[in-house]
Amino acid sequence: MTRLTEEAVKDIPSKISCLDHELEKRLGMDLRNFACYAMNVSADDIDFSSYKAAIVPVTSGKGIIGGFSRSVAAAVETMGIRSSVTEACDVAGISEAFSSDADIIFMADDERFIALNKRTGSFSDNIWSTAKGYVTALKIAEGGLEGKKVLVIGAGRVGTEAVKMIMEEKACADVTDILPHKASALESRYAGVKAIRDVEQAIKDNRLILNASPGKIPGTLIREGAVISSPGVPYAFDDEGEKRAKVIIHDVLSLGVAVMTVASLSLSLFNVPAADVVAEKVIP
Ligand code: 2YH
Repeated sequence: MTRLTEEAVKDIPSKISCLDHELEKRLGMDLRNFACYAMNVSADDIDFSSYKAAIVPVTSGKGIIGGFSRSVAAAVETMGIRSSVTEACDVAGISEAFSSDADIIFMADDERFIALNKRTGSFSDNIWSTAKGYVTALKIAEGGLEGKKVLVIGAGRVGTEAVKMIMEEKACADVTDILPHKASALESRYAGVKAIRDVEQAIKDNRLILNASPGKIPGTLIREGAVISSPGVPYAFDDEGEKRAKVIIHDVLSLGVAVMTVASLSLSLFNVPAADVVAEKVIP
Protein backbone atom coordinates (compact mmCIF):
# COMPACT_ATOMS: atom_id res chain seq x y z
CA MET A 1 0.00 0.00 0.00
CA THR A 2 1.24 3.47 -0.85
CA ARG A 3 2.47 5.33 2.19
CA LEU A 4 2.17 9.10 1.96
CA THR A 5 5.35 11.14 2.28
CA GLU A 6 6.12 14.42 4.02
CA GLU A 7 6.78 15.93 0.59
CA ALA A 8 3.37 14.77 -0.73
CA VAL A 9 1.39 16.35 2.11
CA LYS A 10 3.44 19.47 2.77
CA ASP A 11 1.31 21.89 0.73
CA ILE A 12 -2.09 20.55 1.75
CA PRO A 13 -2.90 23.08 4.52
CA SER A 14 -1.93 26.10 2.37
CA LYS A 15 -3.61 24.79 -0.79
CA ILE A 16 -6.80 23.34 0.63
CA SER A 17 -8.94 26.23 -0.65
CA CYS A 18 -7.60 25.55 -4.17
CA LEU A 19 -9.09 22.05 -3.93
CA ASP A 20 -12.48 23.57 -3.15
CA HIS A 21 -12.17 25.74 -6.28
CA GLU A 22 -10.95 22.84 -8.40
CA LEU A 23 -13.87 20.68 -7.34
CA GLU A 24 -16.33 23.51 -7.99
CA LYS A 25 -14.85 23.90 -11.45
CA ARG A 26 -14.68 20.22 -12.32
CA LEU A 27 -17.62 18.71 -10.47
CA GLY A 28 -19.80 21.71 -9.65
CA MET A 29 -19.57 21.37 -5.87
CA ASP A 30 -17.15 22.17 -3.08
CA LEU A 31 -15.42 19.56 -0.90
CA ARG A 32 -18.14 19.42 1.76
CA ASN A 33 -21.01 19.17 -0.69
CA PHE A 34 -19.08 16.64 -2.74
CA ALA A 35 -18.48 14.41 0.31
CA CYS A 36 -22.15 14.64 1.29
CA TYR A 37 -23.19 13.78 -2.26
CA ALA A 38 -20.86 10.77 -2.22
CA MET A 39 -22.46 9.58 1.03
CA ASN A 40 -25.96 10.31 -0.26
CA VAL A 41 -26.78 12.79 2.50
CA SER A 42 -27.67 16.46 2.33
CA ALA A 43 -25.15 18.93 3.77
CA ASP A 44 -28.15 20.78 5.25
CA ASP A 45 -28.98 17.74 7.39
CA ILE A 46 -25.62 17.77 9.20
CA ASP A 47 -24.69 20.47 11.69
CA PHE A 48 -20.98 20.41 10.94
CA SER A 49 -20.22 23.29 13.33
CA SER A 50 -21.50 21.23 16.27
CA TYR A 51 -18.67 18.71 15.85
CA LYS A 52 -15.04 18.84 16.89
CA ALA A 53 -12.30 16.60 15.57
CA ALA A 54 -8.99 15.48 17.03
CA ILE A 55 -6.21 13.95 14.97
CA VAL A 56 -3.87 11.60 16.84
CA PRO A 57 -0.35 11.18 15.40
CA VAL A 58 0.67 7.52 15.42
CA THR A 59 4.32 6.48 15.74
CA SER A 60 3.95 2.74 15.14
CA GLY A 61 5.38 1.00 12.08
CA LYS A 62 7.22 3.48 9.87
CA GLY A 63 6.31 6.30 12.22
CA ILE A 64 4.96 9.79 11.93
CA ILE A 65 4.73 11.48 8.54
CA GLY A 66 5.65 15.12 9.10
CA GLY A 67 2.63 17.29 8.31
CA PHE A 68 0.19 14.37 7.93
CA SER A 69 -1.92 15.12 11.03
CA ARG A 70 -1.93 18.87 10.27
CA SER A 71 -3.08 18.12 6.71
CA VAL A 72 -5.92 15.89 7.94
CA ALA A 73 -6.92 18.69 10.33
CA ALA A 74 -6.91 21.22 7.47
CA ALA A 75 -9.15 19.01 5.33
CA VAL A 76 -11.59 18.45 8.19
CA GLU A 77 -11.61 22.20 8.99
CA THR A 78 -12.64 22.85 5.37
CA MET A 79 -15.74 20.77 6.09
CA GLY A 80 -16.68 23.28 8.81
CA ILE A 81 -15.53 21.10 11.72
CA ARG A 82 -13.09 22.56 14.24
CA SER A 83 -10.02 20.35 14.33
CA SER A 84 -6.82 20.02 16.26
CA VAL A 85 -3.89 17.66 16.50
CA THR A 86 -3.38 16.06 19.92
CA GLU A 87 -0.18 16.90 21.73
CA ALA A 88 0.48 13.28 22.63
CA CYS A 89 0.85 10.43 20.13
CA ASP A 90 -0.47 6.88 20.14
CA VAL A 91 -2.42 5.61 23.15
CA ALA A 92 -1.71 8.77 25.16
CA GLY A 93 -3.02 10.79 22.20
CA ILE A 94 -6.18 8.66 21.99
CA SER A 95 -6.81 9.13 25.68
CA GLU A 96 -6.18 12.89 25.27
CA ALA A 97 -8.71 12.98 22.42
CA PHE A 98 -11.26 10.92 24.35
CA SER A 99 -11.06 13.11 27.41
CA SER A 100 -11.33 16.30 25.31
CA ASP A 101 -14.55 17.53 23.71
CA ALA A 102 -13.63 15.98 20.35
CA ASP A 103 -16.43 14.02 18.70
CA ILE A 104 -14.45 12.46 15.86
CA ILE A 105 -10.99 11.00 16.30
CA PHE A 106 -8.79 10.45 13.25
CA MET A 107 -5.79 8.14 13.43
CA ALA A 108 -3.66 6.29 10.92
CA ASP A 109 -0.94 3.69 11.09
CA ASP A 110 0.68 2.07 8.04
CA GLU A 111 -2.33 -0.21 7.40
CA ARG A 112 -5.46 1.59 8.48
CA PHE A 113 -6.68 5.16 8.66
CA ILE A 114 -9.96 5.56 10.50
CA ALA A 115 -12.29 8.25 11.80
CA LEU A 116 -13.94 7.13 15.02
CA ASN A 117 -17.19 8.89 15.96
CA LYS A 118 -17.28 9.07 19.76
CA ARG A 119 -20.99 9.97 19.79
CA THR A 120 -22.11 6.88 17.90
CA GLY A 121 -19.24 4.46 18.41
CA SER A 122 -19.04 3.90 14.65
CA PHE A 123 -16.04 4.49 12.47
CA SER A 124 -15.27 5.06 8.83
CA ASP A 125 -12.29 3.81 6.88
CA ASN A 126 -10.05 5.78 4.53
CA ILE A 127 -9.71 3.06 1.90
CA TRP A 128 -13.43 2.58 1.47
CA SER A 129 -13.99 6.36 1.62
CA THR A 130 -11.27 7.08 -0.94
CA ALA A 131 -12.77 4.55 -3.36
CA LYS A 132 -16.23 6.01 -2.75
CA GLY A 133 -14.94 9.54 -3.38
CA TYR A 134 -13.17 8.72 -6.63
CA VAL A 135 -15.93 6.52 -8.07
CA THR A 136 -18.40 9.30 -7.23
CA ALA A 137 -16.12 11.90 -8.85
CA LEU A 138 -15.91 9.78 -12.00
CA LYS A 139 -19.68 9.34 -12.00
CA ILE A 140 -20.32 13.09 -11.68
CA ALA A 141 -17.68 14.03 -14.27
CA GLU A 142 -19.10 11.51 -16.76
CA GLY A 143 -22.75 12.22 -15.97
CA GLY A 144 -23.45 8.66 -14.76
CA LEU A 145 -21.75 5.28 -15.13
CA GLU A 146 -24.67 2.96 -15.81
CA GLY A 147 -24.02 0.74 -18.81
CA LYS A 148 -20.49 2.11 -19.27
CA LYS A 149 -17.07 0.50 -18.94
CA VAL A 150 -14.38 1.77 -16.58
CA LEU A 151 -10.74 0.76 -16.68
CA VAL A 152 -9.47 0.30 -13.13
CA ILE A 153 -5.70 0.43 -12.92
CA GLY A 154 -4.49 -1.19 -9.71
CA ALA A 155 -6.29 -4.03 -7.93
CA GLY A 156 -5.06 -3.13 -4.45
CA ARG A 157 -7.38 -2.17 -1.61
CA VAL A 158 -8.71 1.09 -3.11
CA GLY A 159 -8.94 -0.44 -6.60
CA THR A 160 -10.82 -3.48 -5.26
CA GLU A 161 -13.34 -1.33 -3.39
CA ALA A 162 -13.71 0.85 -6.49
CA VAL A 163 -14.46 -2.20 -8.65
CA LYS A 164 -17.25 -3.24 -6.28
CA MET A 165 -18.69 0.27 -6.33
CA ILE A 166 -18.50 0.44 -10.13
CA MET A 167 -20.52 -2.81 -10.25
CA GLU A 168 -23.09 -1.22 -7.95
CA GLU A 169 -23.39 1.61 -10.49
CA LYS A 170 -24.42 -1.06 -13.04
CA ALA A 171 -21.27 -0.38 -15.02
CA CYS A 172 -18.60 -2.94 -15.88
CA ALA A 173 -14.89 -2.84 -15.19
CA ASP A 174 -11.72 -3.90 -16.94
CA VAL A 175 -9.06 -4.34 -14.25
CA THR A 176 -5.33 -4.43 -14.59
CA ASP A 177 -2.58 -4.81 -12.03
CA ILE A 178 1.17 -5.19 -12.14
CA LEU A 179 0.47 -8.50 -10.33
CA PRO A 180 -1.95 -10.13 -12.81
CA HIS A 181 -3.34 -12.62 -10.27
CA LYS A 182 -4.89 -9.72 -8.35
CA ALA A 183 -6.91 -8.63 -11.39
CA SER A 184 -7.79 -12.27 -12.14
CA ALA A 185 -9.06 -12.73 -8.57
CA LEU A 186 -11.49 -9.85 -9.11
CA GLU A 187 -12.57 -11.28 -12.45
CA SER A 188 -13.45 -14.62 -10.88
CA ARG A 189 -15.24 -12.96 -7.97
CA TYR A 190 -17.45 -10.42 -9.76
CA ALA A 191 -19.54 -10.82 -12.89
CA GLY A 192 -18.89 -7.87 -15.20
CA VAL A 193 -15.19 -7.64 -14.30
CA LYS A 194 -12.55 -8.56 -16.87
CA ALA A 195 -8.87 -8.92 -16.03
CA ILE A 196 -6.65 -7.26 -18.63
CA ARG A 197 -2.96 -8.05 -19.14
CA ASP A 198 -1.93 -5.34 -21.60
CA VAL A 199 -2.19 -2.16 -19.57
CA GLU A 200 -0.96 0.14 -22.35
CA GLN A 201 -3.55 -1.13 -24.80
CA ALA A 202 -6.22 -0.93 -22.11
CA ILE A 203 -5.42 2.75 -21.47
CA LYS A 204 -5.58 3.43 -25.22
CA ASP A 205 -8.93 1.61 -25.45
CA ASN A 206 -10.75 3.16 -22.53
CA ARG A 207 -12.16 6.65 -22.10
CA LEU A 208 -13.17 6.18 -18.44
CA ILE A 209 -10.26 5.47 -16.12
CA LEU A 210 -9.97 5.02 -12.38
CA ASN A 211 -6.28 4.96 -11.55
CA ALA A 212 -5.58 3.43 -8.14
CA SER A 213 -1.93 2.60 -8.80
CA PRO A 214 1.32 4.42 -8.01
CA GLY A 215 2.61 4.10 -11.60
CA LYS A 216 3.17 6.87 -14.17
CA ILE A 217 0.82 6.94 -17.18
CA PRO A 218 2.41 8.36 -20.35
CA GLY A 219 0.16 10.99 -21.94
CA THR A 220 0.60 9.45 -25.39
CA LEU A 221 -1.55 6.52 -24.21
CA ILE A 222 -4.47 8.67 -23.04
CA ARG A 223 -7.50 8.98 -25.28
CA GLU A 224 -8.74 12.44 -26.30
CA GLY A 225 -11.57 13.40 -23.95
CA ALA A 226 -10.73 10.76 -21.34
CA VAL A 227 -12.43 11.17 -17.97
CA ILE A 228 -9.99 10.18 -15.25
CA SER A 229 -10.38 9.82 -11.53
CA SER A 230 -7.04 9.17 -9.92
CA PRO A 231 -6.49 8.49 -6.22
CA GLY A 232 -3.09 6.97 -7.07
CA VAL A 233 -0.09 8.62 -5.40
CA PRO A 234 2.19 10.03 -6.75
CA TYR A 235 0.35 11.95 -9.45
CA ALA A 236 0.47 9.82 -12.59
CA PHE A 237 0.06 12.21 -15.51
CA ASP A 238 2.27 14.40 -17.71
CA ASP A 239 1.42 17.53 -19.75
CA GLU A 240 0.37 15.48 -22.77
CA GLY A 241 -2.05 13.42 -20.66
CA GLU A 242 -3.50 16.57 -19.11
CA LYS A 243 -3.99 18.03 -22.58
CA ARG A 244 -5.75 14.95 -23.93
CA ALA A 245 -7.99 14.21 -20.94
CA LYS A 246 -11.26 16.07 -20.55
CA VAL A 247 -10.81 15.97 -16.81
CA ILE A 248 -8.40 14.46 -14.27
CA ILE A 249 -9.56 14.39 -10.67
CA HIS A 250 -6.69 13.89 -8.27
CA ASP A 251 -5.80 14.87 -4.76
CA VAL A 252 -3.37 13.34 -2.30
CA LEU A 253 -5.45 13.14 0.88
CA SER A 254 -8.28 15.63 1.36
CA LEU A 255 -10.93 14.08 -0.87
CA GLY A 256 -10.75 10.75 0.97
CA VAL A 257 -10.65 12.51 4.34
CA ALA A 258 -13.75 14.54 3.42
CA VAL A 259 -15.72 11.42 2.51
CA MET A 260 -14.56 9.56 5.62
CA THR A 261 -15.60 12.56 7.73
CA VAL A 262 -19.16 12.51 6.38
CA ALA A 263 -19.19 8.71 6.55
CA SER A 264 -18.20 8.86 10.22
CA LEU A 265 -21.07 11.28 10.88
CA SER A 266 -23.72 9.51 8.91
CA LEU A 267 -23.06 5.89 9.82
CA SER A 268 -24.58 5.30 13.18
CA LEU A 269 -25.56 1.69 12.63
CA PHE A 270 -22.79 0.22 10.55
CA ASN A 271 -19.06 0.43 10.47
CA VAL A 272 -17.50 0.76 7.06
CA PRO A 273 -15.39 -2.34 6.53
CA ALA A 274 -11.77 -2.10 5.58
CA ALA A 275 -11.23 -3.41 2.10
CA ASP A 276 -10.59 -7.16 2.11
CA VAL A 277 -11.66 -7.51 5.74
CA VAL A 278 -15.34 -7.93 4.90
CA ALA A 279 -16.32 -9.25 1.50
CA GLU A 280 -19.58 -7.37 1.11
CA LYS A 281 -20.37 -3.73 1.65
CA VAL A 282 -22.58 -3.44 4.71
CA ILE A 283 -24.01 0.03 4.20
CA PRO A 284 -27.56 -0.22 2.90
O1 2YH B 1 -0.40 6.52 4.60
C1 2YH B 1 -0.73 5.70 5.43
C2 2YH B 1 -1.10 4.28 5.07
N1 2YH B 1 -0.71 4.00 3.74
C3 2YH B 1 -2.57 3.98 5.30
C4 2YH B 1 -3.48 4.82 4.46
C5 2YH B 1 -4.80 4.20 4.25
N2 2YH B 1 -5.35 4.73 3.05
N3 2YH B 1 -0.78 5.96 6.73
C6 2YH B 1 -0.46 7.24 7.29
C7 2YH B 1 0.43 7.09 8.49
C8 2YH B 1 0.44 8.33 9.32
C9 2YH B 1 1.40 8.30 10.50
N4 2YH B 1 1.23 7.18 11.34
C10 2YH B 1 1.16 9.58 11.29
O2 2YH B 1 1.78 10.62 10.94
O3 2YH B 1 0.39 9.57 12.25
